Amino acid sequence: LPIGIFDSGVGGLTVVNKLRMLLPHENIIYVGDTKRNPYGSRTAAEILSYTRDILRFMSAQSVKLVAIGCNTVTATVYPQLMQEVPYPLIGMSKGIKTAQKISAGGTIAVFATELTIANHSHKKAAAAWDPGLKIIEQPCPELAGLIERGYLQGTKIMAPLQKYLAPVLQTQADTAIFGCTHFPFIQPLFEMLSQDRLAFVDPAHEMALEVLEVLKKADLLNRNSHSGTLQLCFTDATERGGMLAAQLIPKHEFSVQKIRLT
Ligand code: DGN
Repeated sequence: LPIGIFDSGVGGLTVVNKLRMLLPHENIIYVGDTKRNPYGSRTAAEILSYTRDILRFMSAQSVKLVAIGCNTVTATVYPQLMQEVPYPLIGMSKGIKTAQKISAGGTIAVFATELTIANHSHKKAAAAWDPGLKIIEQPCPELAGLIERGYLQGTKIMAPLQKYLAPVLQTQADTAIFGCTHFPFIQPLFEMLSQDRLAFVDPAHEMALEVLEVLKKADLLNRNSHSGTLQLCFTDATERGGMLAAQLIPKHEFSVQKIRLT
């Protein structure tokens, strides 16, 4: 049985990439709701309804577990959804544990969508893990949309990124978390424009470890020796989805198709 993973668009592909490194034998079905992207500026009620559509599709694929490759969905509607599905539903990890290990000074910046920042989800997770950590929250309203449309370099993306980095570089932060799954697509830009003053954490790694743990405990790991399949499903702009996927994953390792959710 496959693992399901989804996002409002292409962002969750960065999570798929990390999952495949740790769980190469698992079959993965990915859903990117590219037709209704971005979720970052939607209401919680809209996000809940869209996510239910996606989970219904996942159920029809007989998934054994679903990982939410989207911080915005996790921050807004995750607790509610957990009770609605018969399989384990894993929320996007926050990356706090990794960031804490890396940070020398204990000040950690979080770059995320407006909705995720408004929910203070990383701040709450940090306070629960280690109250000594200081979290600097930086909303980045334009970035996910630009990445979604394929702007992975050039001034169109560098200008807003510079604007979001500037206030963070004025602080004591020495470590930064990608609080939006789209952002690892432009990690080289983040690194270049922060002049190596920040170490970046991609929480997808923590997430992959969590998925491994849950599958192991439930004895649901795929014991095949050959590599797992990867099926990418988009609700729109399938060609662009495939192109962005190929930035992370070799083309011959996945198939792409268009689906309807409603
Ligand atoms: N990739 C999503 C996240 O991690 O929050 C955000 C995408 C969006 O819809 N803005």
